[in-house]
Amino acid sequence: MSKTSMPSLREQQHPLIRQLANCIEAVWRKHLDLSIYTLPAELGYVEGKLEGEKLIIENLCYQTPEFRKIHLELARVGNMLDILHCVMFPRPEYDLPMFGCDLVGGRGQISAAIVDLSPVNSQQLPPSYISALTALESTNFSQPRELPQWGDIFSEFCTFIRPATQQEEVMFVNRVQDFLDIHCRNAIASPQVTPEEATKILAGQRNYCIKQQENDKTRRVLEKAFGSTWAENYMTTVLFDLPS
Ligand code: BLA
Repeated sequence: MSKTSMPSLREQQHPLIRQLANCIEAVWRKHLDLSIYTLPAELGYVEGKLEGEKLIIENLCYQTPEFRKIHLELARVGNMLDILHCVMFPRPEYDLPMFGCDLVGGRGQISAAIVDLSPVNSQQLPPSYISALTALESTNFSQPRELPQWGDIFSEFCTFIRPATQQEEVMFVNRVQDFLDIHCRNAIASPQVTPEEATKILAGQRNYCIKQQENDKTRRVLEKAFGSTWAENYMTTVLFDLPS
């Protein structure tokens, strides 16, 4: 995390990205015991060029007793593309799903807003998650989006939309906050599993990361700005690194 100037980029981004970034950090601080997670050298803050536009990436990364890595990334390409990416990687000793969230927009409009708590243990969320998520007020977004093929990792609670109005933007932020609240409360109350169970969970986390690495839309943006070797390295060591 060299050159930590998170707020400066955040202030230039789409208001929904700014609100969501602030919301995610606030929920983390409220529930979790955060300590710094050091990203691979030179990858905390990066700048490149994409089609002549400057691409800036800023990362904020922590670990906690329950999470190996919780990562919030903000990225901006000139005035064309605004991105928020967030993943929480539980330690495999806990039977916890993956929290993932991505917001992608440009020129004042968010085109993709996705949030999920994705199962990694026998493709099933723990019962406490199912009951808490089912109990949430149901949402009705006017422009739902279809998941790509690799998206079979997501749960039935996955919300993938294009927010059509400000009201829908607020609804999306509230949903992310609800997912995070549920996740943090469950995580801090979660018992450790047996080593056999942890091995199974680890395999599930690996599958999640491998599928996410198949997202060509993310890869293409990074390749165009930094080249394919850098993009591959970034996707496999920063965005979706496989726990060893
Ligand atoms: C889509 N992700 C996208 C798109 C772009 C990026 C340009 C296409 C937007 C659109 O279709 O409207 C780019 N996303 C990035 C980049 C980064 C990023 C460059 O995070 C990082 C620097 N992606 C995630 C996570 C999830 C996710 C955690 O990083 C979900 C939990 C999902 N992004 C996701 C999905 C799509 C997407 C499902 C749509 C892919 C498709 O339609 O093929």
